[in-house]
Amino acid sequence: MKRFRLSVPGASAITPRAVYQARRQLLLAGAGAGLALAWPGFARSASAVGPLAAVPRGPFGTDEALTPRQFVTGYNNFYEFGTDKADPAANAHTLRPRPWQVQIDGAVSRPLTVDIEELLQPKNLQERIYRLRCVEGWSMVIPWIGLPLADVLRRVEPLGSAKYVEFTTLHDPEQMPGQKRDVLPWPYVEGLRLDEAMHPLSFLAVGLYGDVLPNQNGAPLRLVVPWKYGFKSVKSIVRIRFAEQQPQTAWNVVAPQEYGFYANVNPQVDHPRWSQARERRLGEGLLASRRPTLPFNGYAEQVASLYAGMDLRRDF
Ligand SMILES: Nc1nc2c(c(=O)[nH]1)N[C@H]1C(S)=C(S)[C@@H](COP(=O)(O)O)O[C@H]1N2
Ligand SMILES: [Mo]
Repeated sequence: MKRFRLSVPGASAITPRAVYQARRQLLLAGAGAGLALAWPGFARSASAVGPLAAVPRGPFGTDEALTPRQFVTGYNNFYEFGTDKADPAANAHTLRPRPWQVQIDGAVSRPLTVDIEELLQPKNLQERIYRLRCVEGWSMVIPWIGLPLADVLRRVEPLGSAKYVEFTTLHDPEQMPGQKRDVLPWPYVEGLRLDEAMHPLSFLAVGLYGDVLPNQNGAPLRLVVPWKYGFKSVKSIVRIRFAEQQPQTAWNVVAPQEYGFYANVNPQVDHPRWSQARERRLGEGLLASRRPTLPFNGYAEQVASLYAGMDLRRDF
């Protein structure tokens, strides 16, 4: 089997260039990162600016202060464009998110190819403010725009034999130059159990902050599973496949002892190299104290029952 070079930073590596640059941008705009914290209304009033600004608010949102847009679009993991947090914002302009189709197939009675223009019709869309908690120890609160994943999945009529859903990112080293290096097995693949995929919290995002998705956030279509670590939220999806077997997911293949298939946010199960008990909320400034991480990222009431009877220390 091929060996991959692991380049995952430790949880303490939270001060890199991207945070610095995003802070600097905010300061230049006349609003320090500390001001966004002290005055949550600052972040919220910035939420509706783009062509999708009129999309109505959907269910399940949090009312926490939004993470300023500069952090959401300037501090990213998207290894197809480099492994530094500042790389995707600098490099993702080579991605061409239109035209774009998503193939939905596998164990279904009606395989389907969906065009992104159809998914972008405002009547299909809603806004959901969800936290995103990266396994590396930082979190953001993001006003996503998109549609419930189940709305899309139901259209293909899954067969009884379907037990999992697999999601695959575009594989095109010309558009995604990071794919020329063996940092991960390309294309990036993620997966959910069928009941997780059909859960009303699972969301397909096409936009954020009132606008279509910036390339670095996974344009034109990415998954958002708010009770799981960020790496489950696969970006720039071209294929959704219903499967009978558990999918081979990118990080689980690379380092199975560090990244499980389930990857539910769990403050009680440490990563082998760092604690998962607390998190740093981007935008609050480096002096702000870290927040306690919540079981299932705060969505235990909605999703804990999916895992009844499972040992979440073993199935991490
Ligand atoms: N295709 C692809 N999807 C990906 C990743 C990636 O490297 N490639 N990184 C994941 C990780 S580790 C995180 S934390 C989130 C980050 O999403 P954001 O940049 O929108 O905050 O995207 C996830 N989806
Ligand atoms: Mo992550």
